[in-house]
Amino acid sequence: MIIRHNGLILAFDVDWDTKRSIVFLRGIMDLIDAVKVGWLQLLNIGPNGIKELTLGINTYFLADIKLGDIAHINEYVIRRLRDLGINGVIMHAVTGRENLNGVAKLSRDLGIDIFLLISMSSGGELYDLNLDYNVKLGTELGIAGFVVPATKPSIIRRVRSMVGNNYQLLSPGVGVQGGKPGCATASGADFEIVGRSIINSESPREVTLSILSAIKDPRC
Ligand code: 3DU
Repeated sequence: MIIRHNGLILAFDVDWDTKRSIVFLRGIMDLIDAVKVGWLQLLNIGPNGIKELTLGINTYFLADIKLGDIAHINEYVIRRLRDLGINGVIMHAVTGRENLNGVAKLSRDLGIDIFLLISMSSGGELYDLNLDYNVKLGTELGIAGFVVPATKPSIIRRVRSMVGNNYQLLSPGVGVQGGKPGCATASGADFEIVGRSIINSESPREVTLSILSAIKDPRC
């Protein structure tokens, strides 16, 4: 579970080296609850670089690799990510129960949170056609929460009404993709995920503070 102080997760999609990444993160760490890393880091600084990041910055690290393979590969990846200091992993729901069952149990044993992707901020029509099925699947698997798009507030509301308060809802698509800061929170998300609006800004701290004030007084 991600501890909520601010309601904001940084989508840290950068190809910077670890030194530059750590300096940047230290500048805004008090304003964000978790750092989402993914393919950019894996392909640029590699697993050892990710380990350096998780050792260098004291926060929750979420790996967004949208994992979606057969069971034993999923389980291997989860174990390796745990060794790198990762706290939570985003997985595709679409691979179905058989491929998710074992990994959900393993993750609980390892203390890793699984967040299931059940709708995309752009496109994702196959997901949206099967929303109820995938939400129910996630609740039966005993995962930590779901990834729901800030660009589709009605989906956030629907998922929240289905799962109550026992699951964390993480919402990407805020800012550059069109989601208005605060709207996902107003619709039932626990965390808004923001990347480029912060990373590409001339003044990341000021932008982050203005997003936080929208989350504190959430509306669409
Ligand atoms: O658009 P931004 O730069 O704020 O980044 C959004 C992040 O959220 C990015 O890391 C992307 O991989 C992730 N994400 C989506 O944007 C949409 C989804 O449906 C799922 C994840």
